[in-house]
Amino acid sequence: MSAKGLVVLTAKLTVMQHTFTKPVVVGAAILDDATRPTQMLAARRKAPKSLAGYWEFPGGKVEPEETPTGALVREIREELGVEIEILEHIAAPSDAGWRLDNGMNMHVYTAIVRLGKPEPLIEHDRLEWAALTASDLHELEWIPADRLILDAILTQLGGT
Ligand code: 9L3
Ligand code: MG
Repeated sequence: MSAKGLVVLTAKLTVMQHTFTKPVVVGAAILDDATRPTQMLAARRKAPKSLAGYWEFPGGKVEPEETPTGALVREIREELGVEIEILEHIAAPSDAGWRLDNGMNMHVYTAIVRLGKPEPLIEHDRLEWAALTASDLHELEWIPADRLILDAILTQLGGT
């Protein structure tokens, strides 16, 4: 195959990969403090209808050519209007991340707000700083897949 043919084939395969593979989702566990966190920001979705009313880690899909953390910084800027600093990756059951109900996989990172005050701008109708305890966090009605991650966050942060 000619060099040009190889370039065309590679481009086609890249397009096919983006068409057929499920996007990776990234979510932020935004903490009130980097060293001694006591609260985490939960966001209540208003869209789509199937997820409306459920609480989640705000975030979204990683676009082609984006890094997961770059995508998360962008998503939080778009959804909450703040600049975050990513702190650490929450260890997931597999390298692929946490399995979501829609078959996508999610990676969650802790983060802190560097600039601005979070507001529910696009796909949320409420934000709430919840105490970083199992009882307070579990009180909210989380998207089931997200709820499974709460205990992993508490354990990793050394919380209760
Ligand atoms: N999702 C689940 N939990 C989360 C996030 C950020 C996303 N913490 C699911 C909801 C959607 C899909 O992943 O089905 C893509 O998320 P978005 O782009 O609609 O936020
Ligand atoms: Mg989103």
